[in-house]
Amino acid sequence: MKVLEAEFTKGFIRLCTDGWEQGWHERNGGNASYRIKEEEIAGICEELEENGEWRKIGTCVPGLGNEYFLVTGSGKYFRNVALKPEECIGIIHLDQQGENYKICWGFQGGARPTSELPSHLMNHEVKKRVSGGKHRVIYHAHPANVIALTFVLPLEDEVFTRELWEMATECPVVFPDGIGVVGWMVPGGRKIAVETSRLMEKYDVAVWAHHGMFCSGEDFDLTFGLMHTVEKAAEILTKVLAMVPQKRQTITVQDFRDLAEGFHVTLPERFLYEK
Ligand code: 2HA
Ligand code: ZN
Repeated sequence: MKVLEAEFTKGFIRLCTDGWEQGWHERNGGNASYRIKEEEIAGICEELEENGEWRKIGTCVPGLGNEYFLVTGSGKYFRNVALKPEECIGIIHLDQQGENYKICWGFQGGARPTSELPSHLMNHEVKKRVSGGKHRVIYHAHPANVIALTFVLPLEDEVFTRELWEMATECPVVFPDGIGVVGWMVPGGRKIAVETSRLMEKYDVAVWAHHGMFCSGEDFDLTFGLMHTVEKAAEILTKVLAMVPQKRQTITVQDFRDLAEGFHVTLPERFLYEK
């Protein structure tokens, strides 16, 4: 089968187009990666080139040794992914040690994987371990409302989680583990990757102050849906904050407890503080 005919490639391209249509990917903003299943690789192996040269990842991810990833390209625009997938996205294969990658498909015209490859792979390594192999998608976007909140709310996991939970009843059900926040850092390297992957031990969402958001999930629907839900809650919060100095009423701590019981989710106590 051709790479472009594979269901996972179609799902990946659709995520990119959906993110562009949401307004989360100005210029070359944002990036995405998918940890490809063994059977999916078997289905497209005729098209994979295994003689490429090894390049440094920029970090070490031994937990991902020998795995294949579909990733967006550095400097590529999400709005172009569906039009020119062979140029904008590519498949990479990691070595046994998880220190180097080679390009096996795509990235035509000399493109390279996303500048955030260290963050993507370190997040994948953590998520593969803590989810027992279920999580396969890491998605980074620049949604305006979440970014706006990083200028206004304290950069604390407890505050971001609680404030966003209060904005829509479905939020604690969609992200019951909460949200982590990374203070401003230089993007694109190992340091921010280490900070983000530490948060991914506990959360499926990490906010980068004054920059954007990372989400992790089992498939494209869940991961895109998570980004969408958090950003929608952030949009409601920015409206509320713009309208009044203080909320007149909200979802209470007792409401959250009732919701947790009704929907069979566990909400960590540290987010259920009295204000
Ligand atoms: O431009 O989003 O974080 C790509 C990015 C870097
Ligand atoms: Zn970014």
